[in-house]
Amino acid sequence: MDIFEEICRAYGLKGTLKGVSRIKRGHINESFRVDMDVDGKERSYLFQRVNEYVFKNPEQIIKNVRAVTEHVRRKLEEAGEADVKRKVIRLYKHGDDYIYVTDGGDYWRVMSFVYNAATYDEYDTKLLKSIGFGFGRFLSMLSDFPGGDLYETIPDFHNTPKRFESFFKAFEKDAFGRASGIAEEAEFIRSAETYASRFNDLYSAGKIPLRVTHNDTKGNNIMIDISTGEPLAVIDLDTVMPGFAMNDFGDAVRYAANTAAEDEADLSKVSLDLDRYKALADGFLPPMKGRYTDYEIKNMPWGVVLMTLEIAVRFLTDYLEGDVYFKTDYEEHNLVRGRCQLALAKDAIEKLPLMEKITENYL
Ligand code: GN1
Ligand code: MG
Repeated sequence: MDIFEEICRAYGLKGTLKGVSRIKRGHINESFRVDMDVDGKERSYLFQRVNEYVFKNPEQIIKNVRAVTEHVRRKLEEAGEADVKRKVIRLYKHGDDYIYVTDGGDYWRVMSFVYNAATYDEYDTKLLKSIGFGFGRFLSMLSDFPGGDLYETIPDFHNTPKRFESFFKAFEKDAFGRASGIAEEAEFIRSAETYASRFNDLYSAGKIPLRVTHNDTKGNNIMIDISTGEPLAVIDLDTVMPGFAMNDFGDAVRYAANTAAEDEADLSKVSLDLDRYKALADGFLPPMKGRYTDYEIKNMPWGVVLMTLEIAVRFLTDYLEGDVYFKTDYEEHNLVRGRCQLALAKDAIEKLPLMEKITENYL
């Protein structure tokens, strides 16, 4: 029996399996749209194979995702929002379990499918504002979620100084003989170390709080209504855990305000577009007002710098370690990604004062 039939049966999904298509999105898990025929009507689900190299404890991510989605659903209902089903995803159960383990030891889960929706990797102003609003609304709903109830699904996920340390360790070790090719990049990373510890330092000094954050606010981690362009469910909730609000804003900007793709090889195309920054901020920051401190809002531009440096360092570390973490499409993909993100980080550092000026409007 094929794996999809097997899962449909395990979860007791009604109807007959009509089609499966792979959704090519994300660098970590494998996602599939599964269409069922239920008495002549189509019904769809999202099946996902969880990457166990990245998520060592699938039970913990399920507990986190359940707690967070239940909280968000309650908030949406309390606010009298229409269409709650499409604004928060749901995990399906079989017996008492949410995870299905195959004989071969693979971990699968089944989630609700968001109809008439898509994710995007290219953005105009309206879409940027919409994406910003979707994430900002999500954070505003999490502002009273008790962080202590969540597992740290990937320890030190956005501990930027630690990411730098890991890079230098991998650089020293040079297990794949790739270090000499990125000596210049390593030198720049060394010089940028002073930026990396900003949030840890502010936190230690009691100036910023730890919040519950999404931690992976790429523009394609939110479903958008195909007809209206409105933001629907925030997806990819496996890294929702305690973190700094500025990192969520920063990561969203890093991805969606880049004039090029995340893995652009032609660095002359890479830059941080301030109009796009503003469009994202227009959506993202208003719903946070009153729930997050002015000091957090003021520090949003720093989130762009830290998140861009951090992902650059993560891609390059993976390159040095033989491409074991991120899915890659070709041999030097992580190197190209890393260089692109470093170029973007340099531009973000130069534009810090300009981003700060724009951000003042949201205080
Ligand atoms: C991964 O799964 P995806 O593609 O949404 C990664 C993020 C990175 C991102 C870079 C669990 O996210 O941290 O920012 O790639 N997720 C994990 O594109 O490591
Ligand atoms: Mg993700």
